[in-house]
Amino acid sequence: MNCSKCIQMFDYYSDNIFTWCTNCGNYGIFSAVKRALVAEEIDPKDALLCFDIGCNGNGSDKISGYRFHGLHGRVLPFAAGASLANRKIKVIAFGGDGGTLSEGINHLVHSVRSNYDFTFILHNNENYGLTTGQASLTTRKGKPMNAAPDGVVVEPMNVMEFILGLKPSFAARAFSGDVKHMTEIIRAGIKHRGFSFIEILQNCTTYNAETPHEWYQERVYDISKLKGYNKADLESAKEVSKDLEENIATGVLYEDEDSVDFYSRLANRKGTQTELVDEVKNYEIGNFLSRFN
Ligand SMILES: Cc1ncc(C[n+]2csc(CCOP(=O)(O)OP(=O)(O)O)c2C)c(N)n1
Repeated sequence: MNCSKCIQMFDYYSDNIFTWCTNCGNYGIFSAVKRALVAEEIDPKDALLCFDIGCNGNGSDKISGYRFHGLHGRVLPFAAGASLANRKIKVIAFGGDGGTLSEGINHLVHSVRSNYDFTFILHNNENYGLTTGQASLTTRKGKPMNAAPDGVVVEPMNVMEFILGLKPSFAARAFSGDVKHMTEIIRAGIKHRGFSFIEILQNCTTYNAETPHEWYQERVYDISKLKGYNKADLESAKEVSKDLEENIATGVLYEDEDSVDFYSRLANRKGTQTELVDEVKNYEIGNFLSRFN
């Protein structure tokens, strides 16, 4: 587009070199995130991208704009706080299945239940990638992993079933090999008012040879093509999300279009025009903070 004021892919460009493995699903996810931000015309100064620790988090310095790279499993409370403090910015958080479903699973539960207004992208590559392939809650049973050489003895978790059980306001699933579809889903998540949960089934070329890109490609389908599917019906979403082996549903599986986010429910913020980040400027907190020096 020839428009000097339009947001373009280059606005999010960083010349840092990617460190992901060749053909890692993270490349597709990253591309879709940038495309979604550009398509929604979000200026980098109006977005905050929050990264957890892991291969997924190593995207944090490969993109321009405001970014935060947090502690393992703890990206959600940070993103929630940021979105409450400044409602004018779009907050997107990223985490892996390891950090999110083990160390930080409490934060995931509360983010869904509280319906904080931001988007969370779960990179589900079925293992702890950066620390070289330990089992996570989504690793398939029987698969030998680092620290579990005789095979994982626990049944894997179906993330979407878990999330839907928490009554989310938005739950979507995507596949890292389909950039166009991921872009659409992320755009829908960004536009949603409340916590938009997006699970991305991500191929991991190094530690997950069992389910490569082609494995997913042959099995995923787009739920919007399923005749009569009603994404406002939570029970239908539960039904279609069960199958993770043969016909894997992707797309926005559930959305409550009347969702009211956490902040909007707070009686003491009703009618307030200012943001908390502005209000805090009226207080001198230097003396208070000096007690911790
Ligand atoms: C509190 C804490 N515990 C453990 C680690 C070590 N650690 C760094 S990356 C990582 C694996 C991350 O796996 P996952 O969250 O699935 O993300 P992926 O690397 O697969 O994208 C671990 C365990 C850490 N940095 N901090």
